[in-house]
Amino acid sequence: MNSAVRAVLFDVDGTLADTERDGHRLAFNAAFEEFGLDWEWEVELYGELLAITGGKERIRHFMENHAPAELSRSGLDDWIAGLHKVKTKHYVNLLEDGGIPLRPGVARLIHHLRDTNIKMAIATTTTPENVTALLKSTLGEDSPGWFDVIGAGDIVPGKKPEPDIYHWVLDQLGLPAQQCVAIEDSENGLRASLAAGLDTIITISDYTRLQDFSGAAVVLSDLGEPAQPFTVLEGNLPFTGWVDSALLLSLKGEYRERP
Ligand code: XBP
Ligand code: MG
Repeated sequence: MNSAVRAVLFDVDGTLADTERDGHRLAFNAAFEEFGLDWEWEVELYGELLAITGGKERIRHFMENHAPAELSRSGLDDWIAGLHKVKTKHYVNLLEDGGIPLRPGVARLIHHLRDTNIKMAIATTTTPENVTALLKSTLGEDSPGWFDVIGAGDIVPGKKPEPDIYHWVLDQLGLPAQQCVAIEDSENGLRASLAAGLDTIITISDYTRLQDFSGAAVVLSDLGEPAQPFTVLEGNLPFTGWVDSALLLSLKGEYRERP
């Protein structure tokens, strides 16, 4: 019985898979084209825009800074929502075509947690359809049901770095933050999880590697596999190589042999 860790809360974009540069970014650009807009989010610009979490919020922020004339459209909120809906359609299509694999160690850890007493949840700012599509395309049709709670998108008023989504997921799980661990890839995500009181593992991603991860329990290259171990970038661990239940328990000061 793993008493000290009852659930792992996974972020999605950048954590489960590298979805941003070759997924969301391309879907935004395809939606802009479909709407007859001459906007194109290049790789570097998109990295800057990621400071704003949430696709609709990101589009509005871009308009404020790069296309202010468009802000005077009547029904602006609905127009942005419509554009974002088309973006979601393109993104889901891309995933359904098998466009984006899971990051190293993710599938292994998910299967491992299913074999233990540790629950799994999702806490993300992305749209719910995107989460389901990513899980199904990488882990199979049934996989969304493996998660006790999926918290996504506009279900809470404040997106990361606000802690709302983590509070909501913890509430749905009925567990205190002290008995859970979050896995994130970004500073915005870390601010959210820490503000909700969660010990947090960071697995850096391309867009986030230079961000400030102070407060994280540990910063890793990825979740690791026995045959492809992670690199520890910040922090100390009594285990090398891969994240598993023994490593999670060690974050709570409990030491067990590796299963
Ligand atoms: C990811 C986000 C999302 C995605 C785009 O945050 O900020 O906005 O970039 O998805 P997290 P939507 O890593 O916390 O999941 O367009 O559906 O918002
Ligand atoms: Mg993320």
